Amino acid sequence: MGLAAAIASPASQGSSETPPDAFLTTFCLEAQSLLADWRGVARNAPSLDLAQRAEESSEPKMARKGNIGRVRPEPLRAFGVNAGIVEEIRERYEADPNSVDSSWAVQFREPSTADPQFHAEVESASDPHPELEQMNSALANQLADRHAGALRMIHAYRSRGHRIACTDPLGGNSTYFPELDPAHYGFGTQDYDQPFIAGDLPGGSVQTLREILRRLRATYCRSVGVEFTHIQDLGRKAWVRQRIENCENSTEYDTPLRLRILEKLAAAELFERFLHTRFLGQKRFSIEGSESLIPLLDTIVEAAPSFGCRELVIGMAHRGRLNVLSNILGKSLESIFTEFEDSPLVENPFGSGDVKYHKGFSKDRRVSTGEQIHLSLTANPSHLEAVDPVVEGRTRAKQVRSGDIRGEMVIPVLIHGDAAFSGQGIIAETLNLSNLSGYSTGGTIHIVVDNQIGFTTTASDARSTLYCTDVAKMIQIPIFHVNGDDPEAVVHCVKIAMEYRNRFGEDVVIDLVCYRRHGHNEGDEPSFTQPLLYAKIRQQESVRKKYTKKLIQLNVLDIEDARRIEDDLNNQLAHAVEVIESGPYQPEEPEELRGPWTGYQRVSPDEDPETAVSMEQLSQIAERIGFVPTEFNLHRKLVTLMERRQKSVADGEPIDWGMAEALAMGSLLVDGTPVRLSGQDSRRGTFSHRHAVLVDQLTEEEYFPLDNLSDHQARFEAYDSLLSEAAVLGFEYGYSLSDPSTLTIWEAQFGDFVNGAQVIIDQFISSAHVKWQRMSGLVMLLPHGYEGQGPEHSSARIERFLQSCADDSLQIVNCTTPAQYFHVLRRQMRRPYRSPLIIFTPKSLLRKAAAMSRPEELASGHFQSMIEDALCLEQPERVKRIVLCSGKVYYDLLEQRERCFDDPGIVALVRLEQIYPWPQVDLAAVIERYGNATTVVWCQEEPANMGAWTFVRDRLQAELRPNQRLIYAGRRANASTATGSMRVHQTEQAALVDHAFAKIS
Ligand SMILES: Cc1ncc(C[n+]2csc(CCOP(=O)(O)OP(=O)(O)O)c2C)c(N)n1
Ligand SMILES: [Mg+2]
Repeated sequence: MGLAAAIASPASQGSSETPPDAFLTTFCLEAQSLLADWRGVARNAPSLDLAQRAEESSEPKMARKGNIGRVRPEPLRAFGVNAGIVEEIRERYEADPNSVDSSWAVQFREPSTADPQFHAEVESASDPHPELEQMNSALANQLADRHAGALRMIHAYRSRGHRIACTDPLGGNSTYFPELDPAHYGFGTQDYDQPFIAGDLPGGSVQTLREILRRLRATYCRSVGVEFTHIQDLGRKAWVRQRIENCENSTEYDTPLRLRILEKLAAAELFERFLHTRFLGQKRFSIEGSESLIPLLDTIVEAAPSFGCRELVIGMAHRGRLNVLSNILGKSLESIFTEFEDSPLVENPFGSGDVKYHKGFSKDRRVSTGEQIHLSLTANPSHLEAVDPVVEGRTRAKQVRSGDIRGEMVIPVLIHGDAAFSGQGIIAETLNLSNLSGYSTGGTIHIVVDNQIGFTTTASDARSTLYCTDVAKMIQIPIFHVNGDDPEAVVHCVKIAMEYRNRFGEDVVIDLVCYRRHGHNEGDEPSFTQPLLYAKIRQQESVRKKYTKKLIQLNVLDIEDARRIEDDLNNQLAHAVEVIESGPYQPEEPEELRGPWTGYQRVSPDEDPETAVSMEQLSQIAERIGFVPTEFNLHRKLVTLMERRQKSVADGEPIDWGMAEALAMGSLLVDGTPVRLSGQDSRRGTFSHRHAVLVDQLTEEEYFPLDNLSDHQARFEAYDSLLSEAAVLGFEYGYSLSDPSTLTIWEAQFGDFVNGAQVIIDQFISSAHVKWQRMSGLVMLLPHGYEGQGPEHSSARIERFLQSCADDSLQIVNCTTPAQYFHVLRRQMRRPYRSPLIIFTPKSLLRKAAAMSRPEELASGHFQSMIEDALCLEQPERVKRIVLCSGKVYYDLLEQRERCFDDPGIVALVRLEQIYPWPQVDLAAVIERYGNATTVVWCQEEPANMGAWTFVRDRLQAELRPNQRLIYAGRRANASTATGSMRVHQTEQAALVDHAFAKIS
């Protein structure tokens, strides 16, 4: 029989012959007799603990229950296998009483958990307990069953209580959830005054069902819904349980605290109201509807010093950002209003700037205890949540710089939107960083401003999960859903969150359930798409007004006090406008570089620093790089490599890529520059060329040669990252923002994968210096080169990086020798200037004999933006063609020239090692030198629509003489980066090299 038929008539649950009423009567009689039996057991039970507690109980509960009048069809299990179906019918009834057959409706018209009367009943009279004296074994099982039911119910409240918690200020919460209904466990109202084993629930190991339910509902079903039972670790789970159950999930507030909460709410609301009237029609992404965010953040700021915190690094999107800047970071109203006026005074001389709700800001603030805390809001783009890993990286760098091993002194705070938190993949990636040794920040406080909408899209279209925060469960952390219209509950949650982070060093999430008073921005009409929701929101009194009323009722303040608070705030706002109107207002943030950036310069220096390292020093460093402790069981295949590395410099052996990198890092480390390298499989190196870590073959102990160079060296860190591009690159970028003195390197597995991090590149790395005046010395290593490995292992998309080049935004480098790589890494750190360095690194050149460098090349010279052809320098007038190229293809051209020309000196092979900043002076010198050359070829491996061609074409053309012609030698334009066929690859490669030398007259 189908469920629909079953629902149509309760009779169908029993015999098909039994009419509904008869069925129910039979059921009720059975239920009664079952309960009576149990009571008999109770009376005869031996003297148990719980029986003693029930000593006062004078009469069996069933008899007393007679007063209530009707017999509830309890316990449900009397329906045997049909109990679940009956429960479903009941659920339907709860949702709509008319949806079930009237005979069912009669039965269900009993008080239920969805019925306010039912709650009142639970909370009212307390009955004495019956005495338990003896029991026989059959009945003991029944008794055990009931107690087990109570314990199951307790567990259900702990794990599912949030399903009926009143977290939604718009009243959208469910009031019924089957597992939270005592009936689900076979309990009826007649059981409420019976004693039950309550396990570890506060209030005693035995409590009446009524008390158990009261406590559970108070803890789990008021303004805060807590999700924590998904946490596998018993200690963490027990901590949360005890923390919330012992106080029934609420905090007692004294008058000063309550007034502070009210003042923060008022400041939040009045700030928006003022902006609304003063700067009518301007976008501000108002906080209204989620004003509790301000007391929430204020609590974090106030509490942080008591946990030893000296700095908060905050990341947030548009919503409420101006409000947070003003009311939390203390950015002056004058500054904010000046930006609204768009006065030319606030234009920065160093770039094109950004809209006001994306800018960063930082300031010291003194909290009420007198302690000082530094607050910094990280600048971010419109791309939601992209700033999250950046904040984590910044925090980590600050923690490392200040020796904050436990992550107590600097705390990251991330404020998210509900739609973005559930929709953006970078959230999962960022959460995934949280417990990794190279990326942990000791826990992030996540706050989701859950206004139940994203632009015009409501939750049902925005996610497949129950809560917008569900993704966070994957890292086993507690999640607090809290009603934004109950600011005391909000503050309570954030206090617990801070304690949890402090105790366990892990993330925690607060889901601030609220609403958005206006449209997405102030010009948007939300009723186009959510007319009913917005009709309701229009009726909604602000949280400030509601809280004011509550405090007046509690005699914490009177109407006059409330008005005074409002007047004071309005006066401050009006005064700020007067100030900016009365004369030019200077922006608050100084332009000079501060903190770790003190002493750096914003403009690229003309001269390169000294990057050569003496042979003696190189030799000493090489000695340590190749050293392996005697007791260490090295992999046999690495023995020769390490020996070679150790002796390479001293013996004048060729230096390969891996060794040049180790020497660059090693020389920086011994000079006091820390090095941090992270990327997928970067410690060994995807191509087995690095071996930054050695693993003992018997113990798996790790040994980092670069961290064992000398007693006084700087820190060397190398991490294999999680398999993410966006979050890890964002993290390393963030790290570089806060620590310009560390060589911070992110390496892609293959350069092709870098586009998974495109937002970080476009929105931060290449443009932050002009949008937000933020410099970065991040190095990106992107394996690149056409080796016939197919479309996804060939190109790191040089063209995309070149497209973003302007205003010295990036340095684009494609080295052809280990020595060049050595010098450019050192150059990056040895000048008082920072700009992201993108290095297209080779694969086949890593071990190519022709591409190795002599140790002297590291001990002399410097990085060359362009490498001249030594072969042609003596007789430049003989050169008929200049072939310009970049990267690995140089060696193909070199071989071909030697094969094909009796007189190779007629073709100059010139390598462009740095494509940006464009080495115009060097190029002009080359063109000048080879004045007899009639053709200039640009040769590249990439298709014509990719690689550097379109970038270099105009720049080369501009340098040519009238008698010179520019020729392209490379693959034809292609929608895909490379062919999948090795044979086709080889044919194409041979053709483009041939083309470079074709028709030389
Ligand atoms: C990655 C990205 N995609 C799209 C947008 C456009 N956009 C701006 S705000 C917004 C809605 C965000 O909703 P939510 O995260 O809930 O924040 P709220 O605005 O409700 O505070 C969208 C889609 C964006 N800024 N970033
Ligand atoms: Mg939203």
